[in-house]
This record gives sequence, C-alpha cells and structure tokens, in this order.
Amino acid sequence: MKRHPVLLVAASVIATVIGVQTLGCGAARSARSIAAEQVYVPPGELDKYYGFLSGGQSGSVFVIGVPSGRLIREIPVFEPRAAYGYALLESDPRRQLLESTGGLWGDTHHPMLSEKGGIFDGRYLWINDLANGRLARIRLDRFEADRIIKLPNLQGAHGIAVVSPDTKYVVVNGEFEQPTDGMVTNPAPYTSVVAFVDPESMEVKFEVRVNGNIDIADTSKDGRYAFSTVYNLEQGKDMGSMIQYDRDAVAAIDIPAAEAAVAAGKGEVRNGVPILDPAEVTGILTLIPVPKNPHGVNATPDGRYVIASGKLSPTVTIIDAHTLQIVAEPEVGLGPLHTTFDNRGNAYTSLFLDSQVVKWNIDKAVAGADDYIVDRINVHYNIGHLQAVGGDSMKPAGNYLLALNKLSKDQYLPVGPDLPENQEIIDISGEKMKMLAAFPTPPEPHDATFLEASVLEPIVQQVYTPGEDAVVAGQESVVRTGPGSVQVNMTLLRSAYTPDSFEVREGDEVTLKITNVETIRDMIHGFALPDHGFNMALPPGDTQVRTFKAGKPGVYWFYCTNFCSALHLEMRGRMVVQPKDSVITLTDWHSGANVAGQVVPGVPSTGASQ
Ligand code: RUQ
Ligand code: CUA
Ligand code: CA
Repeated sequence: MKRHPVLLVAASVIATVIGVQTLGCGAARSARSIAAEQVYVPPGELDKYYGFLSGGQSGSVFVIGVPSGRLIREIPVFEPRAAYGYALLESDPRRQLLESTGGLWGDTHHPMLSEKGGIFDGRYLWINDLANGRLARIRLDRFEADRIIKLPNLQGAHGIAVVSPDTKYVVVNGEFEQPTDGMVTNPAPYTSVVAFVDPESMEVKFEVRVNGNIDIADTSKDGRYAFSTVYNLEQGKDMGSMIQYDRDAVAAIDIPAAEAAVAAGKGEVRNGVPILDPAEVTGILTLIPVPKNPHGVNATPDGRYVIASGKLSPTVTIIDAHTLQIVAEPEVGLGPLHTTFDNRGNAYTSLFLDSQVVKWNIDKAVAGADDYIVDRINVHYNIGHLQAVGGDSMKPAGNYLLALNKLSKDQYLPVGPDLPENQEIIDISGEKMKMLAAFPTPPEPHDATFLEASVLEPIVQQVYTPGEDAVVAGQESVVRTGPGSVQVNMTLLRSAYTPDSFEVREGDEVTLKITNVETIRDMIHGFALPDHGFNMALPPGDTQVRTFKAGKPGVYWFYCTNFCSALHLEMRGRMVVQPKDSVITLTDWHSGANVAGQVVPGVPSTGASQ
C-alpha cells in the first residue's frame, strides 16, 4: 500500500507539534523518572554492587549499595565504635592493636580490593590511615578489620594500591618526607619511602626511597611497576618551595628489579625493613617528569598506559606503561585530580576547580586528535576522587560512576555551618554522561571502589562457627579465679543471658567470656554494662572476651543493645557489686544452690567467696 508522501510529512509535523505540548513538562518529568528508575532498587530487592567508601577522618569504611546509594554498613577500623562493640575497652585486643600502632583515630583515604587475574576476587579490602602511618586489612567474609600494621620508616601513609594482577603486594606511599638518616639531631635531606607489604602476612617486605615525596599510587597491570606521583620534587618544607618547579614527577619503581636487589642483600635494614636507595641500587627507580604538583595516577584497564593528573596544570600526562615514555599531555580542564575508566576506551577525570567530570577518549588523545574530549558534566561541588564500577580493575563495567565531592553547599538541608559531603551517581553507559542521583555522607569519603555483589555471595559468612574457646550452652559458669578476680562464662540465646546474674566485689577484675549460641543469621545480641565504659555486639556464633574492673558497690543491669525479639527489653541481668571486704557467695543462678565447687583452690577464705 502506498501513501502520499506529502500526507506523511504533514502527519508527522502535526504529531511533532502536538508532541511539543506534552513534551513541555512531560519530557522534563520523564527525564527525572528515567534517572530515578536507574537508581531505584525497590524494597526487598538488592543492589547489584557493593560500594566501599573510605570514611576519611571517621576512621572507618562506609559500605553502600550501588546504584541505590543506600548505606548498608560502617566498618569500624581505626576508631572505637560502641555500636559494634569495637575497641572500647583496654582488654579488647583490637583496642590494644590500635593503641600500639598509633592511637584511637585514623584518616582513611583509599579502599583497595584484592585482585586475582586483574579482577576483584572479594577476599580483602585494604585501607590506609594517613594520620598515623598504618595499613588495615578487612576480611570481606566478615566485613571486619582483621589486621592493622604500623608502617616503619614512613609518615603520612597516603596512596595505596595492590600490585596487579594477583595482589603480590600492597603498596603504601609515605607522603610526608622524613630525614634520610632517621634522625632529627643533624637532619639529612628529607625523603619518602614506598612500602611493599605482603598481602597475607601483612609484613613489610621492603621499602624504596624516593627523593621528593610520594602521593597517590597505582601499579601497572602486569605487575612490573609501582607508580607514584611526586608533588614535592623540590624537597621543599613549606608550600612556597613545593610549587617552584614546572614539572614534578611520576616515580616508577621496577618491582622485579627491587626484589632482586633485596634478595642480593642490598639496602640498609631499618626497623626490620630493608630500604633500597636508588642512588645506590641503580635501575629500580625511574622519575618521569610531569607537570606540576601532580595528584592521581591511574593505570588504564588494558594495561597500556598510566595517567597522571596535573592538579596545578590543566593537563593529564599519558605515560606508556611499558616504555615509561610520555605519549601525550592533553588539556582536560582546571584542577585535574583523578581518572577512572569505562570499557570503551574512555577516561573520566575529576576537575576540582571546574567542579566537573570530563570524559575523554584515550586513543584520540594519544593520536593528537582535536576531538578527544567527549563530554563534560557539572558536579556539586569541587570533586576529589571519582570511580567507575570496575574502573580500577582490568574489567570496567562502563555503567555507573561515583563522583566524590568535597563540598555539597546548597544540595541538602543546611545543618549549621558545616555541611555534609556529597556523592553523585552518574550514568556513563552512553555517549553523554547523565546525572542520576546524589546522597550525603558523614565526613569524609575520599575514594571508593566497587565489587559485584555476586562475587561476595559465596564468600560472606552467615554465622560464625564457634571456636574451641566458645562457651557451650549448659556449661556456663561463674568462677572466682583469685582473691581479686572473677571469670564469668556466659551464653546468649533469645532472649536471655545465662547466667543472668553474678556477684563480684568492688575492684575485682572481672573477665567476661560470652558466646552467642544463636545459629540463625543476623541474630545478634549486645551486652551493655552501665557505668563500665563498654558495649559488646556479638553476631551468631561469635565469642568475645573482655576484662574490666568492677565499679562502686551497687546493682548494675546489663542489657541487650540489639533488638532481638519481643522479649528484647527483658533481655537483661544483674552484676551485683558488693563492697570490697564483703563475703560473697557464688550461687547457682538457676537453683540458688551454692556452687562452691567452682571456687579455685588456694583462694584465701577471708573475704573470698565460697
Ligand atoms: S587523595 S582528592 Cu587522599 Cu585520594 Cu585525591
Ligand atoms: Cu538480645 Cu536484644
Ligand atoms: Ca612541586
């Protein structure tokens, strides 16, 4: 059937004109709802990705779902957290670890996932503490920090990276230079070190000295080089002298060459770690001159290039990751800080001063084409890091990008003179970037990385398997272990403490060992003891031990802090503290019978419990 062409044209003109009417407001609304739909995860459905955000000066890691941006968890790392019963008491081993490595506070910047074959395998997440020169490892089967180390010979642990493709080391950069001789009496020049940490043992295997300082880190995808930006090649000690040179550097450490030097016994051992000095061990360090006070350094997913962001220069420097030659230095905008990638050959660079993300094509920029800039999108405001899903692996997803903005200004209801930080989720699946959603956070996520939820599905534990040290149901006890000490072995089960009361004397050292004998996921119980400075939170199967001094005489109701059943409020019990010199009887909490048999022999009878 044939139609008259003029009629067809006329019909489409009419349709367009009518369309405009509805398009007026309809199009705007539909753009909104399309964006909303892309990040909307209905109740009962799960996000496709985990997002791990550094908690910055909160000392923790925030876990969000992507694309929804919903906050799922905060993993305490360098700061005590009462809600999770984390590191509150002196007798908590995690507190001892924090205190012995640098204190009860940290400044986390860069979450890095373990890799296998260049892909995130879901075993570990590392996070740095810039303030106190530490590195922590989080086990992703438990979402718990399991190792924290102090990095010797280094201050300002800033940039970190795992050595691709199989996580041979975790690289940590010392941003703040130290006298080379480690002394302050006769200060030698200040330099920095890059530390190479074994991912399993968390031992520092060796360090490499870099003249200047070192900031952000990444590694080549083949594991050959550890790259770091150096913004203080001047070795200045004040800001004016740190911004003198037009070019600072990207430092490329040849990892196999450094390993060979360590194996050959080279390097001065300080604080148990060999430090290789490139002045003495040639061939381990190449300084690639890049403009000016560079910041981020990011390897492209295909392993061909590494890209340094200019910060004080409007350019990025594209370096061949094999020859270490600069292949291009395209302009991208003002204040370039970090770069991430999609799966279609594009790079996305954050522009702090322009408050933009700029999308540019890597091959075109290398070829010197004029049209390498693909798109720009405004962000709100002053973006620091940005990360695309998988952009820091060898398999970017090319769908979502998170902009981590330092200032939110007018984006949220004001909460006094200090406003929240702002994260924005951007759709990067098309030619043009699309702003989808934003969410605020407490201070202050610096960087993020994403993990496909399916990777963790077989890894995350549902309940803990009670260890040999666990308290077994039916074998709970209260034992006077000495004239001034009592051990309480307790179990938790909905919704009761067993025993639900015990007696001690003022000043007694009380050791409390608690096992949550629940076998169902999420059946967590808490143990809060008024006026004794701690709370515990025990996931099912978990056992924890705390020792504390019993306070002033009185009745202290311990109670459950995690809502666990309709009888949650009734889940409480008493610690009765008797005066110092009182004679107390340890009675069985069920029958009221004297359980003198549990008294440890040799305890003086005067004033001791029977
Ligand atoms: S730094 S805004 Cu600590 Cu990651 Cu670049
Ligand atoms: Cu146990 Cu609430
Ligand atoms: Ca400089």
